[in-house]
Amino acid sequence: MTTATTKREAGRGVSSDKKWLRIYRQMVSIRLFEEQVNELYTRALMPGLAHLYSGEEAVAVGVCEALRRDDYLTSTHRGHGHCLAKGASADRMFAELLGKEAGYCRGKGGSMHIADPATGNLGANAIVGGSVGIATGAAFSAKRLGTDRVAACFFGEGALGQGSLYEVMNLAQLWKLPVIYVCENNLYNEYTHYSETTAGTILGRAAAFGIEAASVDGQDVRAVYEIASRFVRRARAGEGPAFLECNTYRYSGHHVGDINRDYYRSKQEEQHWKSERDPIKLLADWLIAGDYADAPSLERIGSEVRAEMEAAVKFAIAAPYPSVDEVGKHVYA
Ligand SMILES: Cc1ncc(C[n+]2csc(CCOP(=O)(O)OP(=O)(O)O)c2C)c(N)n1
Repeated sequence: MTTATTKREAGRGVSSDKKWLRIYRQMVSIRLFEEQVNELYTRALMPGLAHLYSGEEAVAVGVCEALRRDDYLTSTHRGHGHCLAKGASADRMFAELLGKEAGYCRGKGGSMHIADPATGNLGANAIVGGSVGIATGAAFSAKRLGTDRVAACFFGEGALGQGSLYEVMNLAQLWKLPVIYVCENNLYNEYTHYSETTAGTILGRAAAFGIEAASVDGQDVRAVYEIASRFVRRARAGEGPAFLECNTYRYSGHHVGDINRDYYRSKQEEQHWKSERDPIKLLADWLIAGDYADAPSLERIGSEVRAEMEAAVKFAIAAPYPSVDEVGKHVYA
C-alpha cells in the first residue's frame, strides 16, 4: 500500500493498526534513546564513545518486527537500535552505557557490547563483521536442533570487506541455514564513502553464492518489514539464507565525537536526508494519511516515550557501580 488508503478501503483490523503504531513507537524510542546518549556524552556522564543509530531506525524495526522474540539477532558497534527493536529495556541499556551493575553486562560491556539472551540478542560486536560467524553459527544450531528459529545478522556495508562474511555466506547457502544477512548501507565506512572501498555490486556478492537477495529503501519501514517478513518466512520453512541490503543514512557522525564532518560529507547531503527521507516522518505521514492516527496522538506517543527515556536515564545515573571485588568476574578474555 503506497498511497493513502482509508481504514474501510483497506479492510484492515485493530491488530494491523496496533502493529503500525507499535512500529512507530519503537522507531521514536530509538531516536529518543540516542538523543539521551548524546546528551550523556556531552555532559561527560558516559565513559567512552557511542555510535548513534539515528536515521536508520526503519531498518532495525522493520527487520525485528518480522522476527519472533526467540529468534536470534547479532549486532554491530552501532547497535542500540537493534537491541531496543528486539525488546531490550532502555533503563538496563543506559545502565550498561554508564558502567552500572544493573546493565545488561553488569556494566562491563558498554555501548558496543550489549547482549540480551532473553530477547535472542546474541550481542553487539565492536569488530567490523565480527558477528557474522556468531549469527551463522546460531542458525546452524537452530537447524541441527530442529527448532524453527531464524537468525538476523546486522552489519554495515564496511563489513563487505571482511573475508569471514563470504566464508559464512558460502556455508549458509550450502547448508540452507536460516540466517538473514542484513547489510545496513548508510553510505560511509567511518569517514570514507563506500564507493571508495567496495568493488562491484553489493547484491552481486550474494548472487555469487546463489543466495536470495534484495535491495530496499531502508527509510521506508513498511518496505523493510515486507521484504524481511518474506525472507524470514522462507528461512523458517527451511529454504535457506537471504541477503537484504537496506539503503539508509546515519544522521550523526561516525561516533558522538565526530562533529566536523565537512571533509567527508556535505551539510546539504545531511539536510536532504533529514528533511526529505526521515523514516519516522515518512511513517507518520502515512499513518495520518491512512487514518491510522492523527497528529496529536503521534505527538502524545512522542511525549510518552520522551518521559520513559528520561526516567530510564535517571534510573541509570542513580544505579550503583559493580563492586570492586568482581572486577575479574564474567571476564573471559
Ligand atoms: C576489523 C575492524 N577493522 C576496523 C575497525 C574500525 N572501525 C570501526 S567502525 C568502522 C567502519 C564501519 O563501517 P560500517 O561497517 O559501514 O558501519 P557503520 O559505522 O557505517 O554503521 C571501522 C573501520 C574495526 N572496529 N574492526
